[in-house]
Amino acid sequence: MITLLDYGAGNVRSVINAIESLGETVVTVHSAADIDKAERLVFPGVGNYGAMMQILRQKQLIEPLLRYLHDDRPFFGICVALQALFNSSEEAPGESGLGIIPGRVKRFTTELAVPHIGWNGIKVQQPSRIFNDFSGKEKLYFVHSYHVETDSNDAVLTTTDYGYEFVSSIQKGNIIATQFHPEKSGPAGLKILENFLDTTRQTVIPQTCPQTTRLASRIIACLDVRSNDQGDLVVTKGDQYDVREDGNVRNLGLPVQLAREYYTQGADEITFLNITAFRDFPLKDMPMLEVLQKTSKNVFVPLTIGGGIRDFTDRNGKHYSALEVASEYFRSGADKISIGSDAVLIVEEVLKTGKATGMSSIEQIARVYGNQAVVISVDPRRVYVNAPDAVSHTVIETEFPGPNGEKYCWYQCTIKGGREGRDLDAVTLTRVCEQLGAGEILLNCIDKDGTNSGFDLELINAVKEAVTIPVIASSGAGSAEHFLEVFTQTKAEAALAAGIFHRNEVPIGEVKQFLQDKIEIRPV
Ligand code: 1PR
Repeated sequence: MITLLDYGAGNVRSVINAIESLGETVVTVHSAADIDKAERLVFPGVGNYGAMMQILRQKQLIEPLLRYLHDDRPFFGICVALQALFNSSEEAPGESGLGIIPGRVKRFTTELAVPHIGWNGIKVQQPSRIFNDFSGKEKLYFVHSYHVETDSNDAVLTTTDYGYEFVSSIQKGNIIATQFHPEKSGPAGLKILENFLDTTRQTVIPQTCPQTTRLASRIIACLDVRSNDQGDLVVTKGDQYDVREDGNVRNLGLPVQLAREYYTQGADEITFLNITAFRDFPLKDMPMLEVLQKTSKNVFVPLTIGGGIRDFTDRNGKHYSALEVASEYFRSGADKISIGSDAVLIVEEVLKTGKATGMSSIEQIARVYGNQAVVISVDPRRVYVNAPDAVSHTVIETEFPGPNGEKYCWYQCTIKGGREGRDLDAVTLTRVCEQLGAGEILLNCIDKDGTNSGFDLELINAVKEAVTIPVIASSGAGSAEHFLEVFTQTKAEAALAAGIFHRNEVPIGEVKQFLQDKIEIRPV
């Protein structure tokens, strides 16, 4: 029996699913007594450090937790739960931590994109039972803007490089905690959890550890999901966002099944986009929640869900906030939500009034679940102009002139799945979204979508220059070479594709094999 400390702040379903996939039973903590009688306690920390400490205090869980830790009973902390073991955090200066390990939590100070999102390696500093059957070359999934800094190296279990070397896990007696997410780290992460749960395993040190670790460029499989004309939820795919062929919605497979296939083929993340959610209310769309619940049972990489995340008032006048919609998705197994149309409307309002309200979906969700949980999905379309000052938008000089020889273009934001163009450019949109608290940009391109002609490198470079958060390049992948191109000619942290994977033209494994010796990736 494994006891799980769920304080209600995010996606703990994945942790439960990962532990259950190892044949264990999970019970969750409801009161102090549950911690007192725990045999092995797993504490997945999600979201904001200050919010976590406050909830633990309100629920009167700090004392029993300290008792458990001081008694040196088996404990596994994940992400913010690692940070909780230290004295304090820059994320919430007024809040004190549990103080089990001397030190503090600091925000990353690096020129690299923050949050640190993706698959990175570890350098093992001491033996541990969690490294049984571990080669040392594995990559694990990180997602955080803050990291711990300790005054004594005794407890340091691993370090990782991201701009500089930081502590990526600790071990003190029976207390183990990792900054990375084992429940999201595929087979390598499951192995770590399995080793922790079996307290009889020997302590070992992996054979080969890297001298320096490097963040891998991520390959993401995207599943555009909608109901077809028969009412079945299917994975579809458009050409420049048009998903109909001979009048029917293209059906390329079943969402849960395809997600599982892409996971086993080596996808680093899976993204679901509920592409018609702008006209329906997604909480009524139970099948989509079910897709997440089922997928998260056996897909142990990060899951993003987008579509319809916005405030909504139903026919009876009942109001649902975007935060409530997102919370339902997180509870169903999502790690990140993506906001499309609503982000455009929010930014238009901020630009009009000159101020942020603090109440937008981006701000509210980022406050509760952390910036890293909020992705902005951008659906831009090229608009050609004759001169850089022809419009009051961010205009770029393009190598691919327009139909009338225009040498300049800007990228117009659209809403409702490309159906409505707005007077806002993608560069401005992403810049303002970052200021509002978004943690990542999913950068589609309507002109390139489904064309197999390669990513729009000019668009990606323009956006990448404007923001410091990670950018996922999307739309147009037609070959493994296109992935190499996007990772070498832009600074995109990840590349997403749909059509070539669905049509099995180039499977994910083949893309990764091609990239293997050329750039840093997570090997299959
Ligand atoms: O506006 O918050 O409700 O979110 C709706 C979401 O649905 C947005 O993220 C939007 O991008 C997406 N969406 C809406 N309509 C469509 C459509 O295709 N008709 N799909 C759509 C967008 C684009 C990519 C695609 C890549 C890669 N799909 O996600 O998967 O372009 O394709 P490729 O590799 O085949 O070229 P909201």
